[in-house]
Amino acid sequence: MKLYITAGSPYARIARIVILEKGLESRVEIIAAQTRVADSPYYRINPSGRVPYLIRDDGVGLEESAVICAYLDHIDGKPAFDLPAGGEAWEARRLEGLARSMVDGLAVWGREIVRPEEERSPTIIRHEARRSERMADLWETEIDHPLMRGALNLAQITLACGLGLEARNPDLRWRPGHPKLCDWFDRLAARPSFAATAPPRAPSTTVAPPGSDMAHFPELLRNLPQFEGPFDAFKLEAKDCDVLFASYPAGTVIPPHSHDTENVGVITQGELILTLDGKETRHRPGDWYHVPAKATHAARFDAETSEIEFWFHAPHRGE
Ligand SMILES: N[C@@H](CCC(=O)N[C@@H](CS)C(=O)NCC(=O)O)C(=O)O
Repeated sequence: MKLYITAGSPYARIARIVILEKGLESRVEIIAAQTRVADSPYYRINPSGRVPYLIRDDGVGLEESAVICAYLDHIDGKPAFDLPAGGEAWEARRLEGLARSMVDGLAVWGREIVRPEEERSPTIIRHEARRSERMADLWETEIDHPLMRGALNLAQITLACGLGLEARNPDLRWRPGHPKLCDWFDRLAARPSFAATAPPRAPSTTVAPPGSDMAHFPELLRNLPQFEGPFDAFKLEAKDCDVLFASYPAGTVIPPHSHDTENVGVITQGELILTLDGKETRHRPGDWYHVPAKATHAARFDAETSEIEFWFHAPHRGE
């Protein structure tokens, strides 16, 4: 099976957590999709362009995180995330609905802040920020519900994936005034399936401020279109290859993933710590790295790092 994701998507993260919790890693290949860009090759795979998207072994594709999770949970005939029996089922549904409602609002907010500054709607941002405050207040009370404290379930996973968006949105500050929620979240976030799928920390701003890490790229490159993705980059599109002039703040962690493109890159400042085939390598300014298509790899940046990345699409590689 193949699961298409983006590293920052809370919905894709819900499915990725279920895969890890169910021990299905060897059966599901995780592939990073390029969403929200014109003419992404991903649209030929999933016309809706959304993630998560699961392609089953029989080639049939499934959308919607809840549907994907239910399918994955039942694959071994031992579902762990089905609704509890009796009256508790309604409580489980109610809590999962509340958690999903919070994630939906946070996703709208997150989408707004990655738009070019002049296209962002202050009204939507304000509305979603207020919604998130009300939802955090509500969850500070609901978090003591036995279903939120008992065996892992989809309400817990969904809520934690929503709260985890604090890494992507510096203005999402649900922690102050919510000590029980903080404690609950921090404990769950330490669980291996959550730690392995933590979203990469968003750059503090999508526009390179003067003197920032991006500023060392020549002006001609800084005038290129901004990459619409989970990190700061300017994008040059060539035939069958995208060239990204990218910058990652210190502390960025990119969890294990793979993509259809074959990538090479050169570090221009800082250091890339790359894990490929279970081996960690360090790349400093002037060093090139190579990530084959479909190879599972992870990266982290302890120091602010910039690089020039070349993403070669399949036609160039003669496939
Ligand atoms: N209800 C869907 C939501 C999926 C969704 O909105 N995914 C976003 C990422 S967080 C996406 O793929 N957006 C790309 C786009 O809208 O083009 C689910 O639960 O799977």
